[in-house]
Amino acid sequence: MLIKKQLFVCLLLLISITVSADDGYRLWLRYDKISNIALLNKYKQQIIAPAIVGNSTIITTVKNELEKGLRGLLAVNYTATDSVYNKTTLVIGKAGNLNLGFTVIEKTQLKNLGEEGFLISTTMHGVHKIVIAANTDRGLLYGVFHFLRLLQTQQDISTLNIFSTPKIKYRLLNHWDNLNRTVERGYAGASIWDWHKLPDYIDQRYIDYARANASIGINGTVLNNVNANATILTKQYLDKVAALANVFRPYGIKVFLTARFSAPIEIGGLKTADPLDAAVQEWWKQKVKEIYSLIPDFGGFLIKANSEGQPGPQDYNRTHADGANMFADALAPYKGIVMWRAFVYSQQSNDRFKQAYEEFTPLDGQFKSNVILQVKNGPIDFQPREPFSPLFGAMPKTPLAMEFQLTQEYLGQGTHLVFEAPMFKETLNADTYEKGKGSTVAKVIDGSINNFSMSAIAGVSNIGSDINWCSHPFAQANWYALGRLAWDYNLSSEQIATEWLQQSFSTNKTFVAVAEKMMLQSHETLVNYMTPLGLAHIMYNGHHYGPMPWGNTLGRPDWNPVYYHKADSAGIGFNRTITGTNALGEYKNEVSNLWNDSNKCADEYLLWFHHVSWNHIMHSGRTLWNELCYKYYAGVDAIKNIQQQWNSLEKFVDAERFIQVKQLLNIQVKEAVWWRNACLLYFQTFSKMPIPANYEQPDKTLAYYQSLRFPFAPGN
Ligand code: BDP
Repeated sequence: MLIKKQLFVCLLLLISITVSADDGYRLWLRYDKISNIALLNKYKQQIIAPAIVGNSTIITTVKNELEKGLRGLLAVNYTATDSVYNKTTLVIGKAGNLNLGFTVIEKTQLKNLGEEGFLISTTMHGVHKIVIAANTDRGLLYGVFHFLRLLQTQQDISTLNIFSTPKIKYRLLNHWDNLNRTVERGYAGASIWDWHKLPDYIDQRYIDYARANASIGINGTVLNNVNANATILTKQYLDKVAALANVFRPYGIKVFLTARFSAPIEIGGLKTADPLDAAVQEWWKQKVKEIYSLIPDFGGFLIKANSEGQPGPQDYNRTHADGANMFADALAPYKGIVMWRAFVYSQQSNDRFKQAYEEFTPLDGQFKSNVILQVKNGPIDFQPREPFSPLFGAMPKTPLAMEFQLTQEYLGQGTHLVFEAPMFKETLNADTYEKGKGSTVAKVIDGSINNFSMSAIAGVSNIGSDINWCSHPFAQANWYALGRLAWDYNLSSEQIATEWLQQSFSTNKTFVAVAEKMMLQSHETLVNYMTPLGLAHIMYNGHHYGPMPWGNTLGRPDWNPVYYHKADSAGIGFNRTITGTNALGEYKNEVSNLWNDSNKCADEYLLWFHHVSWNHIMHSGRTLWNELCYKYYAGVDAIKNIQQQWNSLEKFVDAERFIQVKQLLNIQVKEAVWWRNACLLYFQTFSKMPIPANYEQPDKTLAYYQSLRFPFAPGN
């Protein structure tokens, strides 16, 4: 009897362990049964005999997702029918298919939903049901995912009046994935694209990837690295791409590719890739035709040209516009687009900050209408904090796309917890003053300021074949945030963090409050222990892992960290005012006025724009040197505090992910100390000032930090 009892207890234990283990694979689509019994019962009364009217591959996706979601969340096996019965309380369908006697006002509302918007309403005229309506199947897909999000985050669904349309048209991931499955700047394992086994082998991951993206409104993906390999454009590989496109189509996701500018030479046997050469133009036309014959809804090309050694039109004395327009002409008959990247710094200039602006603003107005210029958020390169790129606000005749980096190349890579939404929003909310006050970067991007219908936001993917997709459990939140903000950049970081936590971990209020605080503090914390006060690009050369502010051995000045901080005995920082490189002159006066006086410039941007003395008095009253110390120490303290906050959450989190995050935070604390000590010891060689005695002093020497090597750091 006793043995039996023990066995039973063991079994119970085993069950509870299996239930709670979570490897993170399900992302924010866990659909676990709602634990609040009262709410669960209420939902069950509110959702009866759901009906999905319509028939298409996307409708099948919608149906499967709804059934999967309700099966998990409510533990009820529904089969959605395609007719509405009296007892039906949830009706899903395209406005035209729903014979619900909509009023004139409601019909107009429905029309305004456009191609991808949806409404979820319990108050439609004469219909006492929950109605999810849209003009297209894609709209329904987004509507159903939103509805499931409401349930997962345990919202009251008794009265709903949601009207939602995306602010941005192309909401994309950019994979920097190579054909050999390495991922440039990837920290989450090998590329998820198993090119070798494609097209015949369809990994379940491809489907799960598409679902996850659709759930947050992402509608396109660039499969391969911007440092492109022409092989992707061969028939052999296009067949593989087509197989992926077939998987993604039912989820409303289009496939895009990067195009290597010199492909006509490399795989086409031509002698030149000159964009004005008739044979080259014809080659691309035929190539594009071939692509569309295999992938009728192919999205278009993303192109990195004349940047970091990539071939481009300048190799033939042509402009970026000449290059982009050649692709635009080839794609136009099929409604494909060109995303031409503005990340260039090959031209000689006295300041890398200024180069994209110098190269592209003279071309404003010269691009064909299906070209969008893809600009990184800041002028340099995805640094922990950058002022917005001066191209935003300076190209009124060219639609501009935003490129954010989800993968944390400069943000602690695979091991640091950094929630990027606050950083993205900092850029999106910045005012360019392009057309007067309120011309935020977001409004430049969404096309509203200059009346463009084409708009795009891209996130450089942080996805790999790690079981939890992104390596760090919290890195999933950055993928999530990209999708949500591209749909609606007015969502707050708080809201995004909350809903992500509720879906990915737990709806427990204590848990969410603490974890959300951790997330919201995390970006500023990293800035403080890595690059406070406007420092930038002081990472190790090449792999960019760890601090190397002393780096000065590479061939070009702007490849070396010392170029970016310019520390000397007089002070530190890059003078970009009129007495320096005058990069500030690339902004509208209202913007440069905010930053061009070192006594008024916000601390965050001080060293971006000014070379100031070590004794410069900061807004806090401290000297620059002491403020630098203060920030570095505050960063380390804050990450230690975040570590403690996480440790207090053990009882709310499955053991697997709790321990993962705990170990990663231990690494992060260690590395924060490393960053702080290495940077302060190095800058001290110029300031010749002590680290204030009240701080714990570095326990290693500068020489020690300088001796560290990481030959196999990932992502390089
Ligand atoms: C830099 C990366 C490099 C990319 C480049 C780009 O270090 O690997 O190829 O950006 O965006 O941040 O093209």
